[in-house]
Amino acid sequence: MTPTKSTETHCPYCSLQCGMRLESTRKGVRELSVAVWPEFPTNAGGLCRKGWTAPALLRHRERLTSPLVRDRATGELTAVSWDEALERVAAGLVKIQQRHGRDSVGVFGGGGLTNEKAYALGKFARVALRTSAIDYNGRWCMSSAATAGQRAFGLDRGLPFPLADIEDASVVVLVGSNLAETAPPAARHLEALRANGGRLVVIDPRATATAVRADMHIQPVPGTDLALANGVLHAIVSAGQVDQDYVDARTSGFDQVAALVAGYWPERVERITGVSAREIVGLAQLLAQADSVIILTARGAEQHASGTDTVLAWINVALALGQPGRPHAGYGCITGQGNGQGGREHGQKADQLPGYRKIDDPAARAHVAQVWGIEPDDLPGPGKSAYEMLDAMGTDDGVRALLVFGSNIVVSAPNASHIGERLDALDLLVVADFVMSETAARADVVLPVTQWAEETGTMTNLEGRVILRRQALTPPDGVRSDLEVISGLAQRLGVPTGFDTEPEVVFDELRRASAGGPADYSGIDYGRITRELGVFWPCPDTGNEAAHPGTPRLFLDRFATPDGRARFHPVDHVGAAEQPSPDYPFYLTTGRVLAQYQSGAQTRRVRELDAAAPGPFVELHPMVADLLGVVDGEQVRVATRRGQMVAPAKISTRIRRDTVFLPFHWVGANLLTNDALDPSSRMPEFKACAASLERVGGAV
Ligand SMILES: Nc1nc2c(c(=O)[nH]1)N[C@H]1C(S)=C(S)[C@@H](COP(=O)(O)OP(=O)(O)OC[C@H]3O[C@@H](n4cnc5c(=O)[nH]c(N)nc54)[C@H](O)[C@@H]3O)O[C@H]1N2
Ligand SMILES: Nc1nc2c(c(=O)[nH]1)N[C@H]1C(S)=C(S)[C@@H](COP(=O)(O)OP(=O)(O)OC[C@H]3O[C@@H](n4cnc5c(=O)[nH]c(N)nc54)[C@H](O)[C@@H]3O)O[C@H]1N2
Ligand code: SF4
Ligand SMILES: [Mo]
Repeated sequence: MTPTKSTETHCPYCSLQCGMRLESTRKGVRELSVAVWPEFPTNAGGLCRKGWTAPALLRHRERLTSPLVRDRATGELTAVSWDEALERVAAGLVKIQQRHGRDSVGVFGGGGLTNEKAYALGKFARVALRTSAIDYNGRWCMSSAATAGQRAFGLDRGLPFPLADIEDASVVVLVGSNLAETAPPAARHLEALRANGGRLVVIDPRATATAVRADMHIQPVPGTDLALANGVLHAIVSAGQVDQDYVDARTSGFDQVAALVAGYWPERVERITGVSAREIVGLAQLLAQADSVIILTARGAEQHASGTDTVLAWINVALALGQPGRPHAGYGCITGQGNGQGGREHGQKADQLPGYRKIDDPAARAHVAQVWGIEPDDLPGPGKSAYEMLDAMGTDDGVRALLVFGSNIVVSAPNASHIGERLDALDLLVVADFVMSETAARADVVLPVTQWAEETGTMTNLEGRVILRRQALTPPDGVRSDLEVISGLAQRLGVPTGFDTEPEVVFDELRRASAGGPADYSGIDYGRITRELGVFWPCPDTGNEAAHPGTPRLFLDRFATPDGRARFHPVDHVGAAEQPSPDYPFYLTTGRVLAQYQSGAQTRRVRELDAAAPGPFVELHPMVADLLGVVDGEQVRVATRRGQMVAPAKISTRIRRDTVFLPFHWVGANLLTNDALDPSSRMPEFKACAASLERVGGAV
């Protein structure tokens, strides 16, 4: 049948934000199908399985289409009108704030929200609730890389260059990234890199689908990437291979780092990392002899209690080799969530105002207060980070009510049984979602919202490219957009204006609020995004005919620090906060599989994806399996000091003998993980803790 309508839009999931066409036939929604949009540059028509099947959730039988309120008598969630649900929420929030103060109400956002939603949510917290308690799941994602990027370069944009630049580097190093499964269409750049004669290095305790494509796979003990980077830099310095001209011209602080890495001789680093001295020196030589090197980190390196320092250690290597700010070279972080980049710029973070401004900067407060029509003194100060806010729920020092938009914390927060207890201690939990996530199922009020293809809004992809998701179909009866929910609540809290429900109007306000800030969007509009297939920030409004072209590549002339120089940071190895012991002899690490997304709230409900990845597993080495006496598929209990779970063994020579791996897309993995936090980014240590294993037996 001939399509009647084709809409160019973007996938609802990861930070690649693959362009796709949604085509609907005369038969309407049921016929909605995905087609390629080859012109969109980031994915050039490529999509993974999750993208192809994304429409399945739009008219899913488990779709929420009515607000639900927990009946006090029966304890059941019961359908009510929107008015009743919003009244109940607003009345509850007012009562709690009257009794316990403004900061007793918290807001928890997500890196999957559009820029418009993230902006509106931050404004709602500060202007309508006047609470400092707002943070979001990005803390658990790329916050360590963001903190490191700001310290070293004065600015955090995940990739400071378009993704395709990696094709023309001489060597690309992926530190803790399983790109082939977590951004599959991006893997074509790795193929092109190698076809162009470039080399790929993957650093991962597991020989993942990404690592098996590498020219060099380095398999360190979890949580030792910092020591590895220092060891590599030691070898570069010892061999006299530092790019001294670049270091002198464009950086500061090298001498302290050189002094520190003098203590990281290869044999010592071998003992810490489990990587042989020969491989460490080999990697250093490969990097030092290359014309251009790109070092990219992802969650494997970052989700540690020393994640920020680990990223700084790899940035030190890149700087010593003279790479950042040169074409097809430098350091980047591969952001994860759909709007992982934009979601961290527009004010849903505890210490931040729109445009990537700091909430404790008087000039930033004055600018944003003026856009919002309030006094700077009426803006709250910085609040607690995501995990700290959740950890304090229901205590004297914490929030009593929590509004959740775009996160399924029951599954995705570390030390999840503790977080479950804290959720129970709340007086009011409100969740906006389109399915009954594990978190929504515990809420007092559930607000059913529209999905990606039913609304319009901008996202900023992993490259810093601002793109536009366009509405392709009418939402089902009974649902409202997040912007409508926020606006409806603001009105009931006595703030009748300033919360528009039209995405483009909200974007125009965001542009003004971001103007002059580090992430300046003021020169970007929906029309430009459409014509130019995305615009890279910063893109200030020039105020005249000659529009700013946007900034695909950062730092070419200077870094964003006050003196324009990048900073070296001396950082020492500390290792995972919890080390294996006789009772818990293995390292447990966690991560992702291709067919599931995050907490699984969306993808577990898509039949094809559920069939491809139907449940959790424990990946372990055959020698460990022999020790436990388990065969492939047999049930194994994994326990840590915080909890335990049982899952079938997946026996594989691809993992280190001292390490086991669990995917976190189902309830379980996070009952085990450690909530030790990075001191500066407040990132939890999802990627390393101490675990024991035991055979339970029984076939799957
Ligand atoms: N299919 C799929 N794709 C996704 C997502 C998803 O849920 N599913 N989520 C998106 C999001 S939000 C994110 S943040 C990204 C994450 O993307 P990635 O960071 O690529 O994904 P992870 O699987 O969390 O971790 C990557 C690798 O780190 C390794 N690792 C574990 N511990 C260590 C360590 O100590 N050092 C090193 N060097 N490596 C270690 C793991 O073995 C794993 O292979 O993916 C995005 N894309
Ligand atoms: N053990 C372990 N835990 C981890 C990680 C790990 O590697 N290991 N990774 C961490 C990382 S990197 C991340 S990013 C987090 C992610 O974990 P979560 O924060 O739980 O992210 P999602 O599963 O994407 O949850 C999004 C929820 O919001 C809903 N939703 C989606 N879009 C919207 C929207 O526009 N509006 C509203 N109102 N709702 C929406 C979805 O249906 C879903 O229920 O998990 C972290 N947890
Ligand atoms: S790679 Fe990411 S954005 Fe692209 S189709 Fe897959 S999930 Fe969607
Ligand atoms: Mo993430």
